[in-house]
Amino acid sequence: MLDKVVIANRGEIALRILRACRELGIRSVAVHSSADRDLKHVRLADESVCIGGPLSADSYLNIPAIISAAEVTDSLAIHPGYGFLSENADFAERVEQSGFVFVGPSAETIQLMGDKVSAIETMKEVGVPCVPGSDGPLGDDIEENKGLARAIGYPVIIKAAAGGGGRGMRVVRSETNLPHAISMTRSEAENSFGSGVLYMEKYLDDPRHIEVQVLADQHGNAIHLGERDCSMQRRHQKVVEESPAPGIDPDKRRYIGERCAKACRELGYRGAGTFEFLYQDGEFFFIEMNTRIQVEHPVTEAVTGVDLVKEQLRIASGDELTYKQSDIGFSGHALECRLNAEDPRRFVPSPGKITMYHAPGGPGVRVDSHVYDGYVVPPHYDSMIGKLITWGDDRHSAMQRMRMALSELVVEGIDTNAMMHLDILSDSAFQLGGTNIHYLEKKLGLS
Ligand code: MV4
Repeated sequence: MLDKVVIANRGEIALRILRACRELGIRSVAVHSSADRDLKHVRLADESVCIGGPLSADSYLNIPAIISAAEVTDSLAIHPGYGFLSENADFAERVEQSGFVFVGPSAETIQLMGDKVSAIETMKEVGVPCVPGSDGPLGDDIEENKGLARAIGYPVIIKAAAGGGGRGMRVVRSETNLPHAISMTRSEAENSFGSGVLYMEKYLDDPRHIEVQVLADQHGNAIHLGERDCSMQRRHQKVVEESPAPGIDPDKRRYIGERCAKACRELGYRGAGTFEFLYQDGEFFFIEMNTRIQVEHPVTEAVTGVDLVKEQLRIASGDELTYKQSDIGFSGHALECRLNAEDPRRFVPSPGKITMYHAPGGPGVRVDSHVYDGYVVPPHYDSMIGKLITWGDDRHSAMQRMRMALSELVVEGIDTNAMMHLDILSDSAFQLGGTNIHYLEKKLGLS
C-alpha cells in the first residue's frame, strides 16, 4: 500500500480523502493555501505544507509547488480530489514524471476524455450509446455543416470539444441561425479554451442527467456501481443528487452499467470514473466522461456499501479491485443535498464566520463537511460547505430523513441554501421523481 499521500485539495473532499487514508494506514500530507491554515483536514493531517497564497492559481493550481511538497515530505502519491487539477492531463503527467503515483487514470486517458470529440469517438467504438451527432469535429464549410444538421434534425447543439460542464455550447433551432451560432461558439471556444474545435449533436429537449459510476484496476478488471440522477441543477451546478435514478428498471441499469464497465476494460481505464448520460424517452445517450472522484459519490457509497475513495487508493497502489461485479448489490435509496454558503435569494456566495454549527445525525444520515463552530468560510473558493447524505429503505424514507436532517442542521453567521433544499423536498414533482434538467430553474423562475 502507498505509505504516504499528498492531498492536493481542500474542504470536505480533502477531509474525505484524509479519512480514507487513515483507515488504510496511509500517512497524509495536507497541502493548503495561506487562507486555509485552519481547515479541519490541515489540523488532522500527519503533515501539512503551505504551498502558496489564497488565490487558487497560487496554491491549489500551482503544479510545481504541489510536486515540491510531495518531494520534501517524501510522499509516494498525490490524490487530486475533484475540481482544481483533478482532470488536468499535464498535471497527471508531471506527477508521474516526477516519480509519484497520480491517484486517477493515466495522463493519456485524461487527455482522451478531456477532448469531448475524442471521448465520444472512443465511446462509439466500444459500444457506449451516444447522442446522434457530427461524429467528429465540424469543418468550416457552411453548406457541409447545414447538411450535417439537416441529417441530424433540428434542434441541434453546437459544443466546444474542450468545453464540458455547460461551458461553450449553443442550441440551434433552425438553419438560418446555424452559421452565426457556429462562428460565435467557435470564437468563444478559442477565447475560453484556446481551441476552436467544435462538434454537433442532436439537441435533446427535456432529458434527465444520469451518470454511471465505475471502478477499474490496472489488471483488466472493471465494475459498475449503478447510476446517480443529477438532474436537479441550477446553472450547471448540481443541487440534489440521488441513487438509484427513479424509475429506471434493474435490467436497464444492468445493461448500461455493463456497457460502461466493458468500455473501461477495452480502454484500459484505471481508477474511479463517471460516464455522464442524458436520459430521454427511456434511452441513455453518452455525453462526457469524468475521470475523477465526484462530489456526489456518497450516494453511490450509501446504496452499494463500497468506499470509493478507499478503492481509488487501493487501485493506485496496484491492488486488484476488492469487488467483482457479482459482489455489488444495490440496497435502498440515497439522497445528497449540497450545502452552499450563499445568499438564498440571489445565489451569490456568502463567505464569513460560522458563529454556530450543529450537524444533524441519526440512522441513515451522513454529513460530509469540513466546517465547525468558529470556522471562517474564505471568499476565494467554491461556496460548498458540505453535503448531507441520507439513506433509507426506499426513496420516501430517504426523503423523510433528509427533511429531518435539514431541520436539525444549524448554521449561523452566514447564509446557506438549506431552505431551498426543504423547498425541493416538499415539491410534488420532485416527490414523484424523474424531473428533468430544466425543472429547478423553471421552479425558481429563471427560465
Ligand atoms: C446537451 C443537452 C441537450 N442535448 N446535449 C450541459 C452540460 C454539458 N455537460 C452538456 N450539457 C447539455 N448537453 C445535447 N445533445 C443539454 C445539456 C444541458 C445539461 C446537461 C446536464 C445537466 C444540466 C444541463 C443543463 C442545461 C443543458
